Amino acid sequence: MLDALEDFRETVLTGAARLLKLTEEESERRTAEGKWSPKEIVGHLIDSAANNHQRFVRAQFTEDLLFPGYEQEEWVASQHYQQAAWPKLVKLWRAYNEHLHHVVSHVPEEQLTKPRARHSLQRIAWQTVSEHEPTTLEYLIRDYIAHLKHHLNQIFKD
Ligand code: NI
Repeated sequence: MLDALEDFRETVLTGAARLLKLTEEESERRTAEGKWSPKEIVGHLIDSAANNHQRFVRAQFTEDLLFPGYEQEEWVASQHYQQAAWPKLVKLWRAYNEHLHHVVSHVPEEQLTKPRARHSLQRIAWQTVSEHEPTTLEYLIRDYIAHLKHHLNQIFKD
């Protein structure tokens, strides 16, 4: 887990530096009809951070990992990320993830690794887990980081 957290920290810091090099115009560019712009992708990652912040904290006082999902498209559209200032969005994304790094770095090992039979990762995870298979908070955290990297790569490949 330590390696994953170091990689997470590095990804956020280098990712934010690269994102800040995009101009306002580049950050608003949608490469195809119906696809998110970099502003909207970073907005989606802020929503992901906010929702997972709740999960990472709450998981430490409960036996299960039963959490609500969120309507991703509607969250992005209703917050009008396309009209937000790019450097502010990137700084919020970086700050939120630095806090999440702090939070998950302090989760006791026992909370990270204990099997959770009851969970909703068949619905809320990026790489889903069958509801019949136990999972762990460590899995949910790693899945969060993998999802973040997936969307960063989407921005940098365009
Ligand atoms: Ni996503």
